[in-house]
Amino acid sequence: MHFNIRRLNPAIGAEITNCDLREPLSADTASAIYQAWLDSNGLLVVRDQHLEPQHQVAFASIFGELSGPERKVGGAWSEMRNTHALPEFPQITRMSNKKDEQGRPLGRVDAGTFWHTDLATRQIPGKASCLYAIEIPPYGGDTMFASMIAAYDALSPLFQERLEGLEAVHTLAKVYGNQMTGGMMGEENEVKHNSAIHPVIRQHPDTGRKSIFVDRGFTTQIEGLNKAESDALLEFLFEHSTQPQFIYRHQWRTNDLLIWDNRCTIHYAVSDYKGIGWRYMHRCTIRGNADIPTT
Ligand SMILES: O=C(O)CCC(=O)C(=O)O
Repeated sequence: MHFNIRRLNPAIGAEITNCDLREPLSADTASAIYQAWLDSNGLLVVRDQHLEPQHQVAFASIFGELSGPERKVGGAWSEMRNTHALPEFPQITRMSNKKDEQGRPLGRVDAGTFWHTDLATRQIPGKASCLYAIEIPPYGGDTMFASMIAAYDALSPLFQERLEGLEAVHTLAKVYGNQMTGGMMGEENEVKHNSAIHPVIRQHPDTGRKSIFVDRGFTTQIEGLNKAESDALLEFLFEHSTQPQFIYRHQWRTNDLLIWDNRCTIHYAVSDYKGIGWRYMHRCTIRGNADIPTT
């Protein structure tokens, strides 16, 4: 399959047009798409797709094994019922402000309205997320993406060196407190126990590029520093990495399919469309692998 590709922004993002992901993808096309994703610093926008859930699952599977709905029980992750999953496709979660006939939310309202990377509070953070826009408000409801590779590259070599070897704590409770969030987090204590430690600088397993791996949503503490030191360093990194030159802001069109790399990007769903329109999306996530040590 032939497709057109163009960069959207110097820091992050590329757009693919002229392709139909309902068609089976050859190994060559799949590998060209994967390479385009790496070259874009981890964000592809595929326009004008008319996908059924099985097509989205097939496309996302190019990037790795899909996660199911999971929760932590006694230190291990196990499957759980996700009330926002599609009944026939439990790998796909609905993200929406719409309600069903009984008035129950179809999806998580206002999900991700803070800078974060998906599944960072798990022992092995997510690799990628794939979001398909079925209905969007007439305006508003954009999603912002920041390249943590570009943010890392902009640091001085001395500062980059200082960050090497540091680890940080990522905790779901930072944004959600002890509240149940519904759907994926459907059990009490789910949020409280959802926490992990990861390197502050990660090295991309495919490209070798380094990136910053902290975000304002989930990261609470740099290991080994006292609170004042940790807060100051984290505040610097949060502000540094969300400067405009590292950001692409996506204005959704119906039938856009996005796939982003959670290892080297962060994102923020802008919640500014209450009372303006409905937003209905299908999301699936791709499992990560354990990090290799940085070199
Ligand atoms: O709805 C969006 O634009 C993004 C939601 C989000 O943060 C996520 O899928 O992780």
